[in-house]
Amino acid sequence: MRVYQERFGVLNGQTVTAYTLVNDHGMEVTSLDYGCIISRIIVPDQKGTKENVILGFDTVDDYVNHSPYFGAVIGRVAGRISGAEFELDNQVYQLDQNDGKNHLHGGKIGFDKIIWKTEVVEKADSVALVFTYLSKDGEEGYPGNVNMKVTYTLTNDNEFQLAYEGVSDQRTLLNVTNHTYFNLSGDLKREILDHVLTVNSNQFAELDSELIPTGELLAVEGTPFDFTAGRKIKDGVESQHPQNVLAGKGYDHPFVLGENQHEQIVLKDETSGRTLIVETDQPAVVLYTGNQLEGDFEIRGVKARKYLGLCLETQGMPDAIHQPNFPSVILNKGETYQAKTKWRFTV
Ligand code: FUC
Repeated sequence: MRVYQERFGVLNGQTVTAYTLVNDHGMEVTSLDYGCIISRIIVPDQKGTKENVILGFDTVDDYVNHSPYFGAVIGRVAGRISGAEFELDNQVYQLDQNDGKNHLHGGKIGFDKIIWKTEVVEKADSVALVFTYLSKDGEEGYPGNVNMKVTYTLTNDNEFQLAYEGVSDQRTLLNVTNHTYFNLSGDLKREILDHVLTVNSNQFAELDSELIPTGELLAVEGTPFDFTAGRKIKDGVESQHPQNVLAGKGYDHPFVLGENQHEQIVLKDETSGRTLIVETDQPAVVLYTGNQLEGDFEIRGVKARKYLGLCLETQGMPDAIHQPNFPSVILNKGETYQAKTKWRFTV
């Protein structure tokens, strides 16, 4: 296994570095210190052909100008916060309104838009990148100085592990995720409509017209939201279910995950034979099927368009601070926030 690094570009006079983790079985993951962005994941298909299976760019400018959070770490709080404000310990905190009147994915300059300090860790059976960042008290409106650590580890079993840690000197909110868009066809040959997704989840969160949870958890049974036995993404894109229509024809929904972490989420592309298995200790996964992925730009030579990738954002429930029945995303002073997700690729 090995790690190599290259100069990726420059952002506001600061160098952006790309680190590539390589294992002994043909898997490679490239990550930037800018936003802890995962820009490329190379895995073999069933014939052994190595191709990239995520959406990403090759220049800093493309990320700055076009990226809808491609591959990035999202924080402090993933998803939307209704009204861009919240109350904690009798104090109201005003956040940036970067999605209509709401707050999305940590604000204007979230964890996805800063350059993290990076350390390379090489072991006998794994290689890792450890990113650290001090998010100052008041950053994007949130209280507390938060010391963040994100660790990406590639093992020799074609498993990629994402581990997040955060400690704050004040009571605050923390709910971190990664916003990688997967497309297992290889080098974006096809859209993700025929990918088959299995999710061990019996309930999903109903959204309002601003894509914010209403607080209601709906049963997946008998709906296009039932992924328990595997279902093509196409089903939700073509469906007349009001929740699919409201999401922009597709999915942009949190699914409640159970305690059993074994192969909770499985994504399969039959044609290439590639399978991604996701396991997490988080209570939810937001499935976003790229319904808003449009614009006048290219993604490594492929015109940006809807359904070119899908995100499996493992995290705490969005807008939990306004929903008493959702698991809390409050982090107490001095306690350590910890979250782990694994992506295992097989054929
Ligand atoms: C996802 C979605 C949003 C948004 C964004 C790019 O997580 O929840 O609707 O479009 O990312």
